[in-house]
Amino acid sequence: FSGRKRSLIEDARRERESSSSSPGPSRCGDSFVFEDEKSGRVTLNVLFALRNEKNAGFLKAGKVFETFEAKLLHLESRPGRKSKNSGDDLEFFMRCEVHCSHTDIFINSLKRVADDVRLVQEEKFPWFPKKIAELDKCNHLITKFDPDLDQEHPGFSDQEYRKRRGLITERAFNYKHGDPLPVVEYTTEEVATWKEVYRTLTGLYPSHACRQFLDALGQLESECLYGEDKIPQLRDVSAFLKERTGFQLRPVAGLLSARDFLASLAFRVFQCTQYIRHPSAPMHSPEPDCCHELLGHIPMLADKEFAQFSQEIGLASLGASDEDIEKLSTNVLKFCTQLYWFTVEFGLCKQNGTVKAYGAGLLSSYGELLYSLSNEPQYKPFDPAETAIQPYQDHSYQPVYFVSESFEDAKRKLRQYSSTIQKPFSIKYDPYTCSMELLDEP
Ligand code: HBI
Ligand code: NLE
Ligand code: FE
Repeated sequence: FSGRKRSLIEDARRERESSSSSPGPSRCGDSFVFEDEKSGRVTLNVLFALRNEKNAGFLKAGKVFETFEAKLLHLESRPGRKSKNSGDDLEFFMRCEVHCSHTDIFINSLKRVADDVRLVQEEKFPWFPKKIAELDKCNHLITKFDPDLDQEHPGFSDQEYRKRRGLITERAFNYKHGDPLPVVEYTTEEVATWKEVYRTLTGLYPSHACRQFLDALGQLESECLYGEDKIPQLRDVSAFLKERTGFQLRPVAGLLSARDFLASLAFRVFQCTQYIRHPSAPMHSPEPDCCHELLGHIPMLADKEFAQFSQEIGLASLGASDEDIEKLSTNVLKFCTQLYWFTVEFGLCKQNGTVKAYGAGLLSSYGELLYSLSNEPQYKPFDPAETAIQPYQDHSYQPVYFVSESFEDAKRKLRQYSSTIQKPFSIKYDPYTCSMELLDEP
């Protein structure tokens, strides 16, 4: 990573960790241990740090484990607090199993050889934003397809391009909920790329895009928000969407983690990149850019039914744990990600007896839009259980596309499916306060 980017990503991680999973009080109470009645053994979640003489401390901690016949189930370490004389602390998190009668003496023995020893409560589900302003913490980037790091990126050896992207993404990095959306003054070369993409795609849309898409694009053009001569600004487009479906936009610096990206959909917030693809590859880009967001996503998000469908995928993803759901043989987050992928990004639907595109990844790529409606790829009827087990392709075109009967039908199937997903709480979005209402919270 470049130093700046790395520190931004790290800062975000730390900030989120400190505010979300703040470990419980350091006490040795019954509520923090999980006992198995039959074996008399308990599972403990222990945090400790090593400050001075880390090697010796680590060996001594191991000795304590051995003495009490503790069974190590999980161990993680990370750099901890800075200390003056002995370099950084090393922090450890571990899960282990000991006999319940040994708990206190085990912890006290650890306290003799390590620093800041404490028991922590098991997180029942991962942190997720409860109010819209907390989307500021949903900023974890995936570095895949980054032109600074990925040698395959068409802009990798184009220093000018990388510098320009750095300028645009810097503002997205610093964006906080409630700030006005950044306005980017696009260069002549960038507008030329937009023009080429816009012209070729608008030539295909009448025959290839679904009705809802064509309607919204027509409105965007007649309100002079869209046209081939200028790249639309997120600020104007966000206001347009807000009036139609309540969706609003946020700038983002690149590809976000699936968890963060989907969480924002639950609040009817769509995270948009503002940089444009490299001029050498206008017809397909494996990563999102402003052509993808503006031409692929925005018109669809102006449709009420589709907006609802998108938000529901987001809601289903909130607080998803990493545990597999037996029935799906996958976990909730992965289920939502693949569902999103094969619908919102690459979905096809039937209209008046013919198949049309509604997925944003198709509507923003001339190459794949043609391909997806040719007779080459395989089609399957849309079924959430099927999309959950279908691997996807993020470098090139999809080998399989799912065809929905209608958005109504897709939404019904999705609801039916998500109602079978067990979560430790149930959730509802309150549009008046832009926050999540949790029910059945333990
Ligand atoms: N991040 N910025 C951005 N844009 C996307 O379209 C996007 C993302 N992260 C993940 C993602 N899409 C999806 O492919 C799923 O992983 C949710
Ligand atoms: N392949 C799409 C395009 O070229 O616009 C972008 C897909 C982003 C997931
Ligand atoms: Fe997308």
